[in-house]
Amino acid sequence: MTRLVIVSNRVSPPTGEGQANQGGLAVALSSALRETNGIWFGWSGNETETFTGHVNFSKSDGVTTATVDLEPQDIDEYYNGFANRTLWPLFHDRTDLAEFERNFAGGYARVNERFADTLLPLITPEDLIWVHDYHLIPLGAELRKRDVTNRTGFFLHTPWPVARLLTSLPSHAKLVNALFAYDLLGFQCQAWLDSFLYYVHDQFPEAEISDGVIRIGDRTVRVVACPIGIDAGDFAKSATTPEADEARESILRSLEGRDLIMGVDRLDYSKGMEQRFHGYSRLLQDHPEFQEKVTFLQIAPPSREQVASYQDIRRELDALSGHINGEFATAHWVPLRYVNRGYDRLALSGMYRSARAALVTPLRDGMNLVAKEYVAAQDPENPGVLILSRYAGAAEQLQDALLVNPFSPEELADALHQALLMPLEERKTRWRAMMDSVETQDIRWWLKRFLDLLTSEHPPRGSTAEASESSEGADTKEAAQAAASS
Ligand code: ADQ
Repeated sequence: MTRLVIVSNRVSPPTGEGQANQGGLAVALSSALRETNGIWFGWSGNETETFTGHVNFSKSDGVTTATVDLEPQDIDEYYNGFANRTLWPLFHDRTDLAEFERNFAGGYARVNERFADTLLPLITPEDLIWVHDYHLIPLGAELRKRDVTNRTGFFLHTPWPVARLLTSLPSHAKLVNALFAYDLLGFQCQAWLDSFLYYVHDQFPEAEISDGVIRIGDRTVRVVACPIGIDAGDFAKSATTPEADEARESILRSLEGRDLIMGVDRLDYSKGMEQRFHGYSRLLQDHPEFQEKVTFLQIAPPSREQVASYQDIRRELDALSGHINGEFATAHWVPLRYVNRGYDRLALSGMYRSARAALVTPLRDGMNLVAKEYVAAQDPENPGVLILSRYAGAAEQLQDALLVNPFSPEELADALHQALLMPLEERKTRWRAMMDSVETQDIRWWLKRFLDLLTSEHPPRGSTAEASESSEGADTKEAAQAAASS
C-alpha cells in the first residue's frame, strides 16, 4: 500500500494509553499511518532559539512522527499571528477580530517554506501527501516549487468564508492560488465547498469549473465535500463503560432530579457560548416553571490563551455566568455550572449520556464533533435532544436535531423549551435518524473516501460521472452560480 505522509500544524500520535484519551481523528489517522508505514510531520509545539530544520523522529504505538521546533518569531507570526489572529477569525466570519499585519503574512510564508524544505528529504516519489488545515495552505505550492510531483491532497477543517469577507485579506488571491497546487481539496460540507467555488468563479474567471473539478492553467484540482466523522461505534461503547457510568451517576446524583442541559466546547469565540448563556437566561426568564428544575453545565477548557481575543471572551463568559447565577440562583440551586477544564473521553461520554439536551450552538463551525459525540453517547431507549446551530457543518447531516439560529436568545430558549418537553417517541425517532448518519459516515468512512479520491484519476473533461455519493455530484459550476445568486 502507498505510504501516507500526513502534515498538520501539530501532530497527535497515539499516547500508548489506549484510545480513551484520543480523539477519533488521531486514532483514524494513526491507523492509516500504521498500515502504510507512513509518517506524521508537523511542529513539535516547542521553541528553539534559531530554526535548524533538525527533525526529531519518534515512534509510538507503530506510528512514526517527525517534528521540528520553531523560533519564537515563527510562533508569534505564523501560529499566534496569521493562523490564529488572521485566518481563524476570517474563516469564521469575524472580520472584526481579524488582524491584517504584514509580519504575520511574512511569518506564515516563512514557516510554510521551512516545512517544505524540511519535509522534502523525507518524501519518496510514490508517497501520498495529505496536508491538513488553514495553517498550511501554501505548503502544497511550496512542495511543487521543489519539484514534488506526488499526489497531494488538502483538507480544510474550518468553514470556507463568503467571498466578500475573504477579499478583505490583502493576500487572498495568492492564498487561493496556492490551493490549486493540490490534486484534491476536501471541505467539511457542501456549503463551504459552494462558498469556495463561488470565490473561484468570481475571482479567477479563467478557471473552468465542472464535475467536481477545477481546471486552471496547467492545474487540475478535484474538489469534494467530505464531512469528517467520529469513531461512532467506539464512542457509543465508551458511554457504557464502568468509568462512564460512574461519571453519569455522579452527575445525576448532584442534580437531585433536575434535567441536565450540557455544552462542551473549546473556549473560543466561534462557539457561541455568550449567546448560548443569554438563550438559557431567556428560558429561565420566559418560563419560570423551569427555575430549579434544570441545570446547565457548560464545559469549556481554555485554548489559545496567548491571543487577546481569547482572553476577552474568557473574561466575558466569567462575568456573564456570574451574572446569570446572581440573578437566578437560590440557596439550593445553581442554574449554570461553568467549568474551565477538560475531561477524559470516558467521563465525557458518560456526562453526555446523562444530559437531557445538548446545546451545540457555534456561530460558525467547520463541522463540530461534539454534536456527533453527543448523539453517539445516548441511550437508545431514552435519548436526549440535540440543539444544533444551523451554521455548523454538522447541520447538513444532522437535520433531525432542533436546528437554531445561534445568534437569537429567543430561538435558543424556544428550542430548549421544546427539548425539555419533547415526548420520548419523538426523541427516539429524531435520535435514530441522527445516529444512522453518525454511524454510516464515521471517521473511517471519511478517511477512506478522501484517500480513495486522492488516489483515483481525475474524471475526464466533460464527464458527469463524479466519484460521489452525495450532493457534490451536482455540477459544481452550477453550484457556484447558485451560491452566487443566493
Ligand atoms: P474544534 O474547533 O476543536 O475542531 P470540535 O469539532 O468541536 O472543535 O472538536 C472538539 C473536540 O474536543 C471534541 O472531540 C471534544 O470532545 C473535545 N473536547 C472539547 N472540550 C473538551 C473537554 N472539556 N474535555 C475533553 N474533550 C473536550 C476543528 C474545527 C471543527 C471540526 C474539527 C475536526 O473547528 O469544526 O469539527 O476541527 O475537523
